[in-house]
Amino acid sequence: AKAAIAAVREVAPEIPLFVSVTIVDRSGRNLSGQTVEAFWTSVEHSEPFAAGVNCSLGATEMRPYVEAMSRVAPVYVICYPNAGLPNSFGGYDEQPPTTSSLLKEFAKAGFLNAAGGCCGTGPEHIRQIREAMATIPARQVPKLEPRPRFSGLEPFEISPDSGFVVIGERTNVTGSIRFRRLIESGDFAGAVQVALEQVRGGANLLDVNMDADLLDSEAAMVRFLNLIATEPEIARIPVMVDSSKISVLEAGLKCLQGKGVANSISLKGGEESFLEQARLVRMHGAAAVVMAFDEVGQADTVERKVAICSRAYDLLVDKAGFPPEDIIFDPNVLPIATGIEEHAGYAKAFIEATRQIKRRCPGVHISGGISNLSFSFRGNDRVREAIHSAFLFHAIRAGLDMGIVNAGQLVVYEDIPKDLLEMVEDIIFDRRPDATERLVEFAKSISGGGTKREVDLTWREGPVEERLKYAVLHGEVAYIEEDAEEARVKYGKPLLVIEGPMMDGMKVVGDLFGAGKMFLPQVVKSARAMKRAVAYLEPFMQAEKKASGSQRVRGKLVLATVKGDVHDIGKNIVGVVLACNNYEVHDLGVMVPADKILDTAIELGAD
Ligand code: B12
Repeated sequence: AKAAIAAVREVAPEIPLFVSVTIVDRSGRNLSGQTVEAFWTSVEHSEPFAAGVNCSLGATEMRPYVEAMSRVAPVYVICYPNAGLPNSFGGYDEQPPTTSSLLKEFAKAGFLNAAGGCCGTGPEHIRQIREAMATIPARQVPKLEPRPRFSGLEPFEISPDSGFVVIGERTNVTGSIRFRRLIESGDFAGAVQVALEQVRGGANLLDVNMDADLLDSEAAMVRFLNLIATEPEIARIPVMVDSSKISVLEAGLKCLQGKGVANSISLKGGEESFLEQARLVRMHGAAAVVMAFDEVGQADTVERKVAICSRAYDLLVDKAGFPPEDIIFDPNVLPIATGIEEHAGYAKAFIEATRQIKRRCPGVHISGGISNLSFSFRGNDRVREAIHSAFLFHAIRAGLDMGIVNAGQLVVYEDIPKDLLEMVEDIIFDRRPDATERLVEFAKSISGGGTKREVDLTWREGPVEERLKYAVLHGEVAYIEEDAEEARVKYGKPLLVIEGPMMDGMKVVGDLFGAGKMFLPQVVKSARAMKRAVAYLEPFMQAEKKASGSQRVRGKLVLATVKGDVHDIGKNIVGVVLACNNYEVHDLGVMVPADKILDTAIELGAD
């Protein structure tokens, strides 16, 4: 669809477009796996006259998808279904009164601006559809809040509730030796595995960079992006195509089914080339990371960062038709504590520039490549992780929205030892002239292991409640079953363990995440630990039920998390507790469309 849009826009830029999607089965996705919301996000840049849902299942089954389109697309919405599902001979049996009454109901529900018929419909269908529509007022085109919206197979919207957005950085040949070796040796299957690890580790977007000297970057980018597009678990999230070459950016953007991000464009080559790059990115329906770089060079002071970003903003919005919410500024995270005096203020300058750019350029978002900051401490992961977490904590408060980070390698701000934190914050805020020497000296005294290799078992010495809390907070699974068992014996009832120490731990996770002191990859680990403990305790709850002997079914329930929501830990616990209390529970899983929940409830006669 995006290729078709680009082609039409090239030959006939002014012609009104309407784009329509076919949902192929009840999973609610098109043939290539996108949901309606993700599809709309991918084609929105074409600013079509109308968006629609057509063909496929026939009107009966199409309702939720038409509803979704009418909710997300702030343009006219059209629906032209088949005359029902085909019969065994490939013909269509649905008669005009049925098709027209189904469409009439859609129109009455406020989903439609226009209607029609696809396969199996004929002139009589169209006549009756027209008649059915005649007196119903057209749908009001909704006004949506401007927000960054990206997509892979699924949509990803950044809202005020999103928290810090994590862009996985390991699929980058310049930042990861492992990834570079895999790509250079042609082991693309191994490279796909790296992408999968990033997604499973909690990345919201995936940064892909193939800028290595000995590599045909364009070919490698295309091959890799096409490969990950066939892995649904990876293809779910949006891609950030990362290159300093516009040809590689373009080659990459052409491979994306969803709405991705081009990282990056800049004023390095002057205004004309900047606008040309911007238009190209826009033509491919992507958002752009704009580096604070101009004809003079990379911005390193607050004044230059803000001046360049302001200039770029005005150009993009006024001359390239870029919506502000598709602009992501990267005000350059540069290495600190390098021993060079001018570098000492870099972190502080980034944080202050972030604050000012947000004020000066309404609607934009701010990102940065976080690992650069601690470059001079290569080899000492503990210090690097402390620098990253402390920096993120302050930068997020100043308005940093997202960052390219190693999703698996971040420490919880609260866990940074106070002496180390003070020295790290000294270098971040350039608080004393000897800050670098002090940290370098201190760094020698602590192991360079970082989060992965560090084995500190002092937390095992506390009472079981503290240990469980620690395990949930740090996503530590090694002892969780052992501790859950100890607590179960102590409390007498498995549910008390979940609702007591485990929930206490989860509450802390939520508070730290909300405060920008913990990040999504860490929350993913916490969730895994919690699930593991619940899974361990579940059979004991079932045994309690058996022992109680009561068999009478007290009611029938349908349980699910709604579409868009993956939080299922609470739901699962509720499911187990209810089942153990003689309720018949039908758990539909996560991300379930509302109509499916209602249909199931009606079908099963739920209470
Ligand atoms: C774990 C977690 C995750 C995990 C979820 C893993 C999983 N499989 O569940 C992961 C890492 C995937 C995650 C992702 C995100 N999360 Co989250 N997450 C949490 C966290 C820390 C804990 C939730 C939890 O499991 N608690 C433990 C359970 C046992 O408690 P509970 O859910 O409250 O359930 C209890 C009761 O509510 C009740 N209950 C629950 N369901 C039901 C049903 C019935 C019928 C009944 C009777 C009772 C009942 O009983 C349960 C047991 O006591 C919360 C913060 C918090 N403290 O709640 C944030 C939180 C919910 N997440 C948040 C956000 C923003 C996100 C993301 C958007 C982040 C991002 N940038 O991508 C994504 C959203 C992904 C999506 N599409 O849904 C926000 C939501 C903000 C908001 N108001 O919308 C929160 C509040 C964090 C915060 N402070 O900002 N998250």
